[in-house]
Amino acid sequence: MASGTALIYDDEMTSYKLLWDDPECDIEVPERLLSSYEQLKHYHLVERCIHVPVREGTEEEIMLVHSSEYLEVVKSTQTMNEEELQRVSENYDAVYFHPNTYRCAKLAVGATLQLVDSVMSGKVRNGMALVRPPGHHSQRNAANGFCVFNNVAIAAQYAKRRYGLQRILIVDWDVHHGQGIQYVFEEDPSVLYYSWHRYEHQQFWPLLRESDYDAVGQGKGKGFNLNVPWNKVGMGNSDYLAAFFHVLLPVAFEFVPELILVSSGYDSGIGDPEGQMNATPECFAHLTHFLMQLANGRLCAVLEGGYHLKSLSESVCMTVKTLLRDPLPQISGEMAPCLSAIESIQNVRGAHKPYWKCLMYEGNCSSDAERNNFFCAVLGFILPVAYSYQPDLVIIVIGPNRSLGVNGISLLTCLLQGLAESQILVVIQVRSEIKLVQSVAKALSGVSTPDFGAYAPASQENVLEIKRLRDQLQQEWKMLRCSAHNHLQSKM
Ligand code: Q9C
Ligand code: ZN
Repeated sequence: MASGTALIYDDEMTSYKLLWDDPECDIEVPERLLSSYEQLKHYHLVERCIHVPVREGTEEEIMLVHSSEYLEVVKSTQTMNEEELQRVSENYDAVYFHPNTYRCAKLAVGATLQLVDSVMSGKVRNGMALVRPPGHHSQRNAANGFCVFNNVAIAAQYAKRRYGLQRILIVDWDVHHGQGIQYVFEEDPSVLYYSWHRYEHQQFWPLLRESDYDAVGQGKGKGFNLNVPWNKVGMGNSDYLAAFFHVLLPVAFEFVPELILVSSGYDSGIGDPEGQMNATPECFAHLTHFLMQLANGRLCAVLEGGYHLKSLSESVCMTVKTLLRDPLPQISGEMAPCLSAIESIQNVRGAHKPYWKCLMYEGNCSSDAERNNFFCAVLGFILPVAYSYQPDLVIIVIGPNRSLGVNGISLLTCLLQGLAESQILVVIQVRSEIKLVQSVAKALSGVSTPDFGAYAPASQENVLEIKRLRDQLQQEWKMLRCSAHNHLQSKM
């Protein structure tokens, strides 16, 4: 299995900026990239990564998502004067052009594709591309929200074509809805798009009805678009983790992606003027860590937003540190998602019940065959309790007569390494199969991530048992909460 983390950065992408007064756009500055890279150097993370050079994305690659007409418009801005640039910019929502924008936008696409190639060829296990301009708002015929070409959407189309991938997961943890990505893959079941975003009942930019939880995808793509709309500001570590435990991770483990692309915006972090959220940089280490357990660890993080320079650069460092498999920092704050977050989570789960077995069996639908209850128990119960408790040490005891297989034990070992600053002790009874010992040792050393193969959903009986446990214990272990009804009940 590949090891190593790619870092892709080129200071040429700092060569454009806003040339006139525009309060809507003045937060998107070259220093975003410079300060992130400086901080990576400061923590000696740059030298631990494998440097991969950037290149320009080709016209053909850009046209995997964008129209040739739009490409020509962007190209034409290269030679424009300030007045002309301003006029083109006004045709779009929250966008500015500079004579170097086109060149940087091509580099941002190319950097993203270089990262995909590095990971897919096995040169590295994972990596991050620090790019400007960001991409997730841009559309077939339009720039939008500081975005010119849709780096991550292009990368997904490219990976499907070039590597024949059948399942790609895009996780968009930027605080804005990546509507551009949603539009590209709405009808495409081979790309699962997950986004959480500040929404405030459609009162927050981009003010779209289709950013709500009931936009589940269309046609064949129904069920493959997951929106978690945040209706209040101030969401923090526990809200984000709850959304991972109760929405993204169960669906992602059922989906079994072959590659993960992260639309890695840090405006969802504390201090950001756009997001107004509270997640600390450590939270991004944990989010990264969970995603690393999927797709054989093949993860490409691509910078999107993030406008508080200190928060942005610390969060970038946390992401890269985690990709390099350093121990995870403790997550701070009380581990209790707020009521508004729980409501949003409950709504997405409800909207997606028809499409995902992991969500289905809590209703009253029948199931039959012998099934695997592992993910349901781990994500719906064990991790929420463990994260609520915040241990200083994790001890895993593997005795005889266990119902978990080697892969299950190994994955659980990997997942629990997010706790107790990765201080974890595994006790295995003597004369266990050598395969088990090897697999757990590999999990602990991070040599490989367990491969689960096909997903086997839990039986309804077991799902209901776990739901019952959750209801019973969620007063003490608040990360178990995923339905507002129970939350209120448990308060009475
Ligand atoms: N008054 C990214 O984070 N803000 N784009 C509009 C309306 C636009 C954000 C404010 C924010 C664009 C990549
Ligand atoms: Zn954003």
